[in-house]
Amino acid sequence: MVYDVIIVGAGSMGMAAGYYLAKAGKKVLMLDTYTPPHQEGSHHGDTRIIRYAYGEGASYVPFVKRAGELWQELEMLADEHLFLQTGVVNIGEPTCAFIQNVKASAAFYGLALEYYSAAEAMNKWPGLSLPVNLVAYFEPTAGVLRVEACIRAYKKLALEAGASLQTNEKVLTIQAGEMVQVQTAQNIYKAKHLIVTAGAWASELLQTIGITIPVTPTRKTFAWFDADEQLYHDEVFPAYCFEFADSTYYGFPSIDGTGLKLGRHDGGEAINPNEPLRPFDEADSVDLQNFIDQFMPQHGALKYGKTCKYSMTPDEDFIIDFLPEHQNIIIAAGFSGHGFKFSSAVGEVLADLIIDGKSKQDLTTFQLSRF
Ligand code: PYC
Repeated sequence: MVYDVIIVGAGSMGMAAGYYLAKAGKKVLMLDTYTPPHQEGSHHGDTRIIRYAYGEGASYVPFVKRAGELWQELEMLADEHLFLQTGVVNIGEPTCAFIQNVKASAAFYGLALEYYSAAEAMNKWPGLSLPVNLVAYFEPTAGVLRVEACIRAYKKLALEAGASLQTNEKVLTIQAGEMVQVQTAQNIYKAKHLIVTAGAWASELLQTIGITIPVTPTRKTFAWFDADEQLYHDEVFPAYCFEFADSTYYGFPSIDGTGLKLGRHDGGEAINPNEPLRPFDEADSVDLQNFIDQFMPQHGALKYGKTCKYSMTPDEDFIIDFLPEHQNIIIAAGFSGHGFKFSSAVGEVLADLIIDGKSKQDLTTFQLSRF
């Protein structure tokens, strides 16, 4: 069988693209090395932040607003709560670029954003402890996406719309041409178009057709801590981003009694995605413990930690583009640890690029030619 589109990598981006393409009547095959949602890539760990006043740059705001609309639509279609409106508080020095971008995004796009000095923030959220040099910008309409449930919802809808999904089937090579050929250990598949949404494996896959993209698979860590529910429950404590000159942390209130979740966003070691990730260890726990002791000192004991794979670009902006050499191959990669919230809109964009050759979103920031 010849497909209209093969999607390599059926995680958050690929599964959403599979749904929008199948809904539009395309014959779609999604391939994944594992059975999504799974723990091997970048989409496990229960929760992801969605925020609109965007510290990484105001140019992301229209894209994340569209993503928010599509998450709402997905909730209705799936008849499931995928979003929890906890609000998100952005904390840093007032002059840092992240905080400046949060303010600029809100001002330009008219987003609700509340300012709190360190003292005011500690008064509003008694579980926080902040030195006076930090400020807090709270976005009340932002919140948390239930990551695995989002992927399950897109998977169900994609299959109902007629997409095929082959799991536990690793793609070994791709062959470009008018008809793209994809080889796995078990099969060879053919399609008119190919989408590569292979996360940490995108670089090695594109190498098989001689294309190099600057995406570095990177090990990251996160953990859950026991929490006093009166201080840290999701009804009284927000999701949070802390931006410092030399480090960035993010996390979540205690949702469903799971405890405070905390992760380190910057740094991490470059990895080979085919080797097992070094498990969460003592050094990882010391780092997160130091942060939480200082800023949420009334937390309880570390419950457990996990690791995941980020796919980093040098500028931490995404790559969403046709391959210049092969106009029937699209790459969506390098989401650099802040991509999940966009995955609904990325799926829609990828479908539009296949069907219309263009997108309503401004994809200039994500072009491959910038490298
Ligand atoms: O985009 O908010 C975010 C985020 C938090 C951790 C990683 N990314």
